[in-house]
Amino acid sequence: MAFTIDSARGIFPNTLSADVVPATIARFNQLSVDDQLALIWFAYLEIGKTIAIASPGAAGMAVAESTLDQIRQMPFREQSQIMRDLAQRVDTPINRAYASWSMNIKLGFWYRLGEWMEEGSITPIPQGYKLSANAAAVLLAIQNLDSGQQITVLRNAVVDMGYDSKNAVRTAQPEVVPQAPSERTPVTIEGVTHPTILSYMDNLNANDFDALVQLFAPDGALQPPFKKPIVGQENLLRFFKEDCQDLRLIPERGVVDPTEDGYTQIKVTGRVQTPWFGANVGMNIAWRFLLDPQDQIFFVAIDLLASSKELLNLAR
Ligand code: ECH
Ligand code: GLY
Ligand code: GLY
Repeated sequence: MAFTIDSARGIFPNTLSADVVPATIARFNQLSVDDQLALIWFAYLEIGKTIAIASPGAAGMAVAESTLDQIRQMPFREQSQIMRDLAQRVDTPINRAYASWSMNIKLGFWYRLGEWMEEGSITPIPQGYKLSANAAAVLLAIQNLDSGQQITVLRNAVVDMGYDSKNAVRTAQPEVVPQAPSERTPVTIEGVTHPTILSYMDNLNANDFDALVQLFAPDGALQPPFKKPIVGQENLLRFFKEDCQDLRLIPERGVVDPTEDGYTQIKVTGRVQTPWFGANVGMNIAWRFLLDPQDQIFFVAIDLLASSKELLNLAR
Protein backbone atom coordinates (compact mmCIF):
# COMPACT_ATOMS: atom_id res chain seq x y z
CA MET A 1 0.00 0.00 0.00
CA ALA A 2 1.21 3.46 -0.85
CA PHE A 3 0.39 5.16 2.45
CA THR A 4 0.22 4.45 6.15
CA ILE A 5 -1.60 6.76 8.56
CA ASP A 6 1.78 7.84 9.81
CA SER A 7 3.06 8.84 6.38
CA ALA A 8 -0.28 10.44 5.52
CA ARG A 9 0.16 12.84 8.45
CA GLY A 10 2.97 14.46 6.50
CA ILE A 11 1.05 15.50 3.37
CA PHE A 12 1.19 19.21 2.47
CA PRO A 13 4.18 19.74 4.80
CA ASN A 14 4.24 23.49 4.08
CA THR A 15 1.08 24.04 6.11
CA LEU A 16 1.91 26.33 9.05
CA SER A 17 -0.20 25.45 12.06
CA ALA A 18 -0.53 27.55 15.20
CA ASP A 19 2.16 25.80 17.24
CA VAL A 20 1.97 28.71 19.63
CA VAL A 21 -1.17 27.03 21.04
CA PRO A 22 0.49 23.85 22.39
CA ALA A 23 3.52 25.94 23.40
CA THR A 24 1.30 28.23 25.47
CA ILE A 25 -0.52 25.27 27.05
CA ALA A 26 2.86 23.76 28.01
CA ARG A 27 3.82 27.01 29.77
CA PHE A 28 0.41 27.16 31.44
CA ASN A 29 0.85 23.60 32.76
CA GLN A 30 4.06 24.64 34.55
CA LEU A 31 2.22 27.20 36.71
CA SER A 32 0.96 26.65 40.25
CA VAL A 33 -2.64 25.56 40.46
CA ASP A 34 -3.79 28.87 41.98
CA ASP A 35 -2.07 30.76 39.19
CA GLN A 36 -3.72 28.49 36.62
CA LEU A 37 -7.23 29.12 37.92
CA ALA A 38 -6.67 32.86 38.33
CA LEU A 39 -5.10 33.13 34.88
CA ILE A 40 -8.09 31.43 33.22
CA TRP A 41 -10.41 33.72 35.15
CA PHE A 42 -8.55 36.83 33.92
CA ALA A 43 -8.29 35.52 30.37
CA TYR A 44 -11.96 34.61 30.32
CA LEU A 45 -13.01 38.06 31.54
CA GLU A 46 -10.71 39.71 29.00
CA ILE A 47 -11.97 37.62 26.06
CA GLY A 48 -15.57 38.08 27.22
CA LYS A 49 -15.20 41.86 26.86
CA THR A 50 -14.93 41.60 23.09
CA ILE A 51 -16.58 38.31 22.12
CA ALA A 52 -19.91 37.02 23.42
CA ILE A 53 -20.16 33.38 24.50
CA ALA A 54 -23.39 31.38 24.21
CA SER A 55 -24.78 29.65 27.28
CA PRO A 56 -24.60 25.86 27.15
CA GLY A 57 -27.62 23.98 25.81
CA ALA A 58 -29.80 22.77 28.72
CA ALA A 59 -30.24 19.25 27.34
CA GLY A 60 -26.53 18.57 27.19
CA MET A 61 -25.92 19.87 30.72
CA ALA A 62 -28.35 17.51 32.48
CA VAL A 63 -25.63 14.96 33.29
CA ALA A 64 -23.52 17.61 35.06
CA GLU A 65 -26.39 19.16 37.03
CA SER A 66 -26.11 17.06 40.20
CA THR A 67 -22.35 17.65 40.42
CA LEU A 68 -22.88 21.38 39.94
CA ASP A 69 -25.55 21.48 42.68
CA GLN A 70 -23.32 19.50 44.99
CA ILE A 71 -20.51 22.03 44.52
CA ARG A 72 -22.80 25.02 44.88
CA GLN A 73 -23.92 23.79 48.29
CA MET A 74 -20.40 23.43 49.67
CA PRO A 75 -18.73 26.02 51.85
CA PHE A 76 -16.39 28.34 49.92
CA ARG A 77 -13.27 26.64 51.23
CA GLU A 78 -14.39 23.27 49.87
CA GLN A 79 -15.38 24.82 46.54
CA SER A 80 -11.84 26.16 46.13
CA GLN A 81 -10.49 22.71 46.88
CA ILE A 82 -12.75 21.15 44.21
CA MET A 83 -11.44 23.60 41.59
CA ARG A 84 -7.84 22.97 42.64
CA ASP A 85 -8.42 19.21 42.48
CA LEU A 86 -9.78 19.53 38.96
CA ALA A 87 -6.76 21.50 37.81
CA GLN A 88 -4.36 19.14 39.59
CA ARG A 89 -6.06 16.06 38.11
CA VAL A 90 -6.09 14.07 41.35
CA ASP A 91 -8.26 10.98 41.78
CA THR A 92 -11.59 12.10 43.32
CA PRO A 93 -15.20 11.13 42.51
CA ILE A 94 -15.91 14.57 41.01
CA ASN A 95 -12.76 14.38 38.89
CA ARG A 96 -13.79 10.97 37.57
CA ALA A 97 -17.27 12.24 36.71
CA TYR A 98 -15.72 15.25 34.99
CA ALA A 99 -13.40 13.09 32.89
CA SER A 100 -16.37 11.04 31.68
CA TRP A 101 -18.09 14.06 30.15
CA SER A 102 -17.85 15.22 26.56
CA MET A 103 -15.89 18.35 25.76
CA ASN A 104 -18.96 20.58 25.59
CA ILE A 105 -20.26 19.38 28.96
CA LYS A 106 -16.88 20.15 30.54
CA LEU A 107 -16.99 23.63 29.05
CA GLY A 108 -20.62 24.10 30.12
CA PHE A 109 -19.74 23.01 33.67
CA TRP A 110 -17.09 25.75 33.94
CA TYR A 111 -19.38 28.22 32.24
CA ARG A 112 -21.92 27.66 35.05
CA LEU A 113 -19.26 27.91 37.76
CA GLY A 114 -18.08 31.16 36.17
CA GLU A 115 -21.62 32.58 36.22
CA TRP A 116 -21.98 31.61 39.86
CA MET A 117 -18.61 33.12 40.72
CA GLU A 118 -19.75 36.41 39.24
CA GLU A 119 -23.02 36.23 41.11
CA GLY A 120 -21.36 35.26 44.40
CA SER A 121 -22.63 31.72 45.04
CA ILE A 122 -19.26 30.15 44.17
CA THR A 123 -16.04 31.29 45.77
CA PRO A 124 -14.42 33.98 43.60
CA ILE A 125 -10.75 34.27 42.68
CA PRO A 126 -9.54 36.36 45.67
CA GLN A 127 -9.79 40.09 45.04
CA GLY A 128 -6.46 41.53 44.06
CA TYR A 129 -4.97 38.08 43.42
CA LYS A 130 -1.53 38.74 42.05
CA LEU A 131 -0.28 36.43 39.32
CA SER A 132 3.35 35.31 39.53
CA ALA A 133 5.67 36.82 36.92
CA ASN A 134 5.54 33.61 34.87
CA ALA A 135 1.75 33.50 34.96
CA ALA A 136 1.54 37.16 33.96
CA ALA A 137 3.80 36.40 30.99
CA VAL A 138 1.57 33.50 29.91
CA LEU A 139 -1.52 35.71 30.20
CA LEU A 140 0.17 38.33 28.02
CA ALA A 141 1.05 35.66 25.46
CA ILE A 142 -2.61 34.61 25.36
CA GLN A 143 -3.73 38.21 24.91
CA ASN A 144 -1.50 38.48 21.86
CA LEU A 145 -3.06 35.47 20.07
CA ASP A 146 -5.84 35.78 17.53
CA SER A 147 -9.29 34.99 18.90
CA GLY A 148 -9.49 31.49 17.39
CA GLN A 149 -6.18 30.61 19.04
CA GLN A 150 -7.27 32.16 22.35
CA ILE A 151 -10.41 30.06 22.61
CA THR A 152 -8.43 26.96 21.66
CA VAL A 153 -5.97 27.57 24.51
CA LEU A 154 -8.87 28.10 26.93
CA ARG A 155 -10.66 25.02 25.74
CA ASN A 156 -7.61 22.77 25.88
CA ALA A 157 -6.76 23.95 29.40
CA VAL A 158 -10.29 23.04 30.53
CA VAL A 159 -10.59 19.74 28.67
CA ASP A 160 -7.39 18.35 30.18
CA MET A 161 -8.63 18.76 33.78
CA GLY A 162 -10.18 16.01 35.93
CA TYR A 163 -9.04 12.45 36.42
CA ASP A 164 -9.22 10.07 33.49
CA SER A 165 -8.82 6.52 34.77
CA LYS A 166 -7.84 3.93 32.19
CA ASN A 167 -11.12 2.02 32.16
CA ALA A 168 -13.42 5.02 32.61
CA VAL A 169 -16.90 4.73 31.10
CA ARG A 170 -17.83 7.80 29.09
CA THR A 171 -21.16 9.48 29.83
CA ALA A 172 -23.26 9.54 26.69
CA GLN A 173 -24.04 12.97 25.29
CA PRO A 174 -27.60 13.55 24.04
CA GLU A 175 -27.70 12.98 20.30
CA VAL A 176 -28.73 15.65 17.85
CA VAL A 177 -31.09 15.03 14.95
CA PRO A 178 -29.48 15.62 11.56
CA GLN A 179 -30.74 18.66 9.73
CA ALA A 180 -33.49 17.92 7.17
CA PRO A 181 -32.12 17.74 3.60
CA SER A 182 -34.36 20.66 2.54
CA GLU A 183 -32.77 22.90 5.19
CA ARG A 184 -29.17 22.25 4.23
CA THR A 185 -27.08 24.80 2.37
CA PRO A 186 -24.36 23.00 0.40
CA VAL A 187 -20.86 24.48 0.47
CA THR A 188 -18.86 25.42 -2.58
CA ILE A 189 -15.06 25.41 -2.64
CA GLU A 190 -13.00 27.33 -5.18
CA GLY A 191 -10.84 24.74 -6.94
CA VAL A 192 -12.46 21.63 -5.42
CA THR A 193 -15.53 19.85 -6.77
CA HIS A 194 -14.67 16.38 -5.51
CA PRO A 195 -17.94 14.89 -4.18
CA THR A 196 -16.29 13.21 -1.16
CA ILE A 197 -14.92 16.54 0.05
CA LEU A 198 -18.17 18.44 -0.51
CA SER A 199 -20.15 15.69 1.24
CA TYR A 200 -17.72 15.74 4.17
CA MET A 201 -18.35 19.45 4.73
CA ASP A 202 -22.11 19.22 4.12
CA ASN A 203 -22.67 16.21 6.38
CA LEU A 204 -20.65 17.70 9.22
CA ASN A 205 -22.54 20.99 8.90
CA ALA A 206 -25.85 19.07 9.02
CA ASN A 207 -24.86 16.94 12.08
CA ASP A 208 -25.39 13.94 9.79
CA PHE A 209 -22.72 11.81 11.42
CA ASP A 210 -23.89 8.43 10.11
CA ALA A 211 -23.56 9.65 6.54
CA LEU A 212 -20.30 11.41 7.39
CA VAL A 213 -18.59 8.32 8.75
CA GLN A 214 -19.51 6.36 5.59
CA LEU A 215 -17.19 8.66 3.64
CA PHE A 216 -14.23 7.21 5.53
CA ALA A 217 -12.40 4.01 4.65
CA PRO A 218 -13.05 1.32 7.32
CA ASP A 219 -9.60 1.99 8.80
CA GLY A 220 -9.65 5.71 7.90
CA ALA A 221 -8.48 8.36 10.35
CA LEU A 222 -9.09 11.96 11.37
CA GLN A 223 -6.55 14.08 13.19
CA PRO A 224 -8.05 17.02 15.15
CA PRO A 225 -5.84 20.09 15.74
CA PHE A 226 -2.85 19.25 18.00
CA LYS A 227 -4.16 15.73 18.60
CA LYS A 228 -3.28 12.20 17.55
CA PRO A 229 -5.37 10.62 14.78
CA ILE A 230 -8.69 8.97 15.69
CA VAL A 231 -8.73 5.69 13.73
CA GLY A 232 -11.63 3.58 12.42
CA GLN A 233 -15.29 4.25 11.70
CA GLU A 234 -16.52 3.26 15.16
CA ASN A 235 -14.17 5.63 17.00
CA LEU A 236 -14.86 8.35 14.48
CA LEU A 237 -18.62 8.05 14.90
CA ARG A 238 -18.28 8.37 18.67
CA PHE A 239 -16.02 11.41 18.29
CA PHE A 240 -18.42 13.10 15.85
CA LYS A 241 -21.46 12.48 18.05
CA GLU A 242 -19.74 13.66 21.23
CA ASP A 243 -17.57 16.52 20.16
CA CYS A 244 -18.65 17.78 16.76
CA GLN A 245 -22.25 18.95 17.18
CA ASP A 246 -23.37 22.22 15.62
CA LEU A 247 -20.06 23.18 14.05
CA ARG A 248 -20.14 25.50 11.06
CA LEU A 249 -17.55 24.74 8.37
CA ILE A 250 -16.97 27.50 5.84
CA PRO A 251 -14.39 26.13 3.40
CA GLU A 252 -13.17 28.69 0.88
CA ARG A 253 -10.58 27.28 -1.53
CA GLY A 254 -8.43 24.27 -2.22
CA VAL A 255 -6.20 22.21 -4.49
CA VAL A 256 -6.53 18.67 -5.79
CA ASP A 257 -3.40 16.71 -6.43
CA PRO A 258 -3.49 13.13 -7.79
CA THR A 259 -0.63 11.15 -6.29
CA GLU A 260 0.86 7.66 -6.40
CA ASP A 261 -1.17 4.43 -6.71
CA GLY A 262 -4.53 6.10 -7.28
CA TYR A 263 -4.52 8.15 -4.07
CA THR A 264 -5.53 11.83 -4.16
CA GLN A 265 -4.25 14.60 -1.89
CA ILE A 266 -6.57 17.54 -1.38
CA LYS A 267 -5.96 20.60 0.75
CA VAL A 268 -8.80 22.98 1.60
CA THR A 269 -8.59 26.17 3.67
CA GLY A 270 -11.36 28.22 5.23
CA ARG A 271 -13.01 29.03 8.52
CA VAL A 272 -14.82 27.14 11.23
CA GLN A 273 -17.24 28.47 13.83
CA THR A 274 -18.04 26.77 17.14
CA PRO A 275 -21.55 26.97 18.65
CA TRP A 276 -19.99 28.65 21.71
CA PHE A 277 -18.98 31.80 19.86
CA GLY A 278 -20.91 31.60 16.58
CA ALA A 279 -19.93 34.10 13.93
CA ASN A 280 -17.96 36.12 16.52
CA VAL A 281 -14.95 33.83 16.14
CA GLY A 282 -13.93 32.36 12.80
CA MET A 283 -11.02 29.98 13.23
CA ASN A 284 -8.57 29.78 10.31
CA ILE A 285 -8.44 26.14 9.35
CA ALA A 286 -6.81 23.79 6.83
CA TRP A 287 -8.11 20.34 5.99
CA ARG A 288 -5.48 18.02 4.50
CA PHE A 289 -7.29 15.07 2.93
CA LEU A 290 -5.87 11.87 1.50
CA LEU A 291 -8.45 9.87 -0.48
CA ASP A 292 -7.82 6.24 -1.32
CA PRO A 293 -8.31 4.77 -4.84
CA GLN A 294 -12.01 4.17 -3.99
CA ASP A 295 -12.33 7.90 -3.15
CA GLN A 296 -12.90 7.14 0.52
CA ILE A 297 -11.17 9.25 3.16
CA PHE A 298 -8.05 7.40 4.23
CA PHE A 299 -6.85 10.33 6.31
CA VAL A 300 -7.79 13.92 7.07
CA ALA A 301 -5.91 16.34 9.32
CA ILE A 302 -7.59 19.46 10.62
CA ASP A 303 -5.09 22.21 11.42
CA LEU A 304 -5.59 25.47 13.25
CA LEU A 305 -3.52 27.82 11.12
CA ALA A 306 -0.75 30.13 12.33
CA SER A 307 -2.41 33.17 10.75
CA SER A 308 -5.03 34.22 8.23
CA LYS A 309 -2.24 34.55 5.64
CA GLU A 310 -2.05 30.74 5.67
CA LEU A 311 -5.53 30.60 4.14
CA LEU A 312 -3.88 31.39 0.81
CA ASN A 313 -1.11 28.80 1.16
CA LEU A 314 -2.07 25.83 -1.00
CA ALA A 315 1.49 24.87 -1.90
CA ARG A 316 2.70 21.32 -1.48
C1 ECH B 1 -13.44 30.22 35.08
C2 ECH B 1 -12.35 30.46 36.14
C3 ECH B 1 -11.87 29.22 36.80
C4 ECH B 1 -11.32 28.23 35.81
C5 ECH B 1 -12.18 28.10 34.58
C6 ECH B 1 -13.15 29.02 34.21
C7 ECH B 1 -14.03 28.84 33.05
C8 ECH B 1 -13.62 28.81 31.74
C9 ECH B 1 -14.54 28.64 30.61
C10 ECH B 1 -14.00 28.48 29.35
C11 ECH B 1 -14.76 28.28 28.14
C12 ECH B 1 -14.12 28.09 26.95
C13 ECH B 1 -14.79 27.74 25.68
C14 ECH B 1 -14.01 27.44 24.59
C15 ECH B 1 -14.50 26.93 23.34
C16 ECH B 1 -13.66 26.65 22.32
C17 ECH B 1 -14.06 25.99 21.12
C18 ECH B 1 -13.20 25.64 20.10
C19 ECH B 1 -13.73 24.86 19.00
C20 ECH B 1 -12.99 24.42 17.93
C21 ECH B 1 -13.50 23.54 16.97
C22 ECH B 1 -12.85 23.15 15.82
C23 ECH B 1 -13.45 22.12 15.02
C24 ECH B 1 -12.75 21.41 14.11
C25 ECH B 1 -13.16 20.20 13.42
C26 ECH B 1 -13.35 20.22 12.03
C27 ECH B 1 -13.54 19.03 11.27
O1 ECH B 1 -13.61 19.03 10.03
C28 ECH B 1 -13.59 17.71 11.97
C29 ECH B 1 -13.94 17.81 13.41
C30 ECH B 1 -13.20 18.90 14.17
C31 ECH B 1 -13.56 31.48 34.23
C32 ECH B 1 -14.80 30.00 35.78
C33 ECH B 1 -11.89 26.92 33.72
C34 ECH B 1 -16.01 28.69 30.83
C35 ECH B 1 -16.29 27.67 25.63
C36 ECH B 1 -11.75 26.03 20.12
C37 ECH B 1 -11.55 23.73 15.42
C38 ECH B 1 -13.33 21.50 11.26
C39 ECH B 1 -11.76 18.43 14.43
C40 ECH B 1 -13.92 19.03 15.46
N1 GLY C 1 -23.67 26.49 23.51
C1 GLY C 1 -22.68 25.65 22.93
C2 GLY C 1 -22.89 24.16 23.12
O1 GLY C 1 -23.62 23.71 23.98
O2 GLY C 1 -22.28 23.41 22.39
N1 GLY D 1 -13.47 19.65 18.57
C1 GLY D 1 -12.35 18.76 18.58
C2 GLY D 1 -11.06 19.44 18.33
O1 GLY D 1 -11.01 20.41 17.61
O2 GLY D 1 -10.08 19.04 18.86
